[in-house]
Amino acid sequence: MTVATSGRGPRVVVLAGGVGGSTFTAGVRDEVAARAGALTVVCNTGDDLWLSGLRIQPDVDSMLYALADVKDRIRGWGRAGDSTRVSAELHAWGVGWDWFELGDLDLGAHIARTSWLREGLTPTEVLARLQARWQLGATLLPMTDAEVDTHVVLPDGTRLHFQEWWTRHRARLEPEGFENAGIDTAPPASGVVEAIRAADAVLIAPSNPIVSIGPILAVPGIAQAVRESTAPVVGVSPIIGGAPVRGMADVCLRVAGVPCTAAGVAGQYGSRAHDGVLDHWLIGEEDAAECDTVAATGVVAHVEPLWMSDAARTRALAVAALRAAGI
Ligand code: FO1
Repeated sequence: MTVATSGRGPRVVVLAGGVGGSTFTAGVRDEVAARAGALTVVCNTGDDLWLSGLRIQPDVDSMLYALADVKDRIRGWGRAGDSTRVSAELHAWGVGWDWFELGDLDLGAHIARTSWLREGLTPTEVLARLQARWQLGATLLPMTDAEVDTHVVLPDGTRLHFQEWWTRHRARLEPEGFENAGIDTAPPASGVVEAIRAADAVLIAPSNPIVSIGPILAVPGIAQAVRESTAPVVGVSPIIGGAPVRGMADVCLRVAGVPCTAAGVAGQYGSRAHDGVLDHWLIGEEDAAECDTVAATGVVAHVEPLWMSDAARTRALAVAALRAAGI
């Protein structure tokens, strides 16, 4: 896979989750490629799970499929035009979760991944093989090779895998908290810290702050690398007009005691001046009134159209994020 690694263009790193993060990152990829730069994407792996004997990495796969332009654009996950013949058979055998749909093409990726893992490859090496199939124009890295799956802790102490809580219960079970067992000793995947240190801009995608960006920043060494990076750090609010664009970030923010507002999430990430990670924060036109609140946290607010309703607007958002980073 040849990634534009010219020294001429900007070296950009994006920290991203799955559905919203991959849409944004595709726009960044187009813009960075147009400038002969190099893009590295650090993907959340907290959503990952073992199911039907297969290792499934939803946010990694959403990113892979988005950049390869083969993702189901309606759902934001899985493969475009997929079928569910194998999944129907698995359900008939009583294998897996009948509420968790695995498409036939998608299963191909999970079988390939699991076969390589069983051969002894690391998740980073597996992802390198998966992305080598397409000319992504970016290098995808997992945040860590350790398994740190997100679990949801319910008030009665029950622990559910995040994917069951979300896909089966649609986040209707009010959680007490989220946990990624073992994350405090999970090493960053090879290349992650190096890419952040070498970056001309670090972008935090409009992903779920608690269960997508949160785990990435919780991997020891990653938040510190961002804080110490010489590159400007620019985040894009996943909250517009007090609501998440999609998904369940409102529930997650409520559990974390963070206001479900653009300024609230900026406060959650914190400014670099106050031991956080942000220099700049892109907020929607609907939230222009929050500029001062964001500025009070030491972060520079930029009002931009955040709705990625088509490729042109997604590209414009990527340009705005890079502009905020001064490139
Ligand atoms: N999301 C759903 O709402 N229902 C599903 O059945 C489902 C299956 C699925 C299979 C593979 C995959 O990579 C993602 C899948 N997702 C499904 C989406 C997934 O829960 C989300 O993309 C993230 O994990 C949450 O942001």
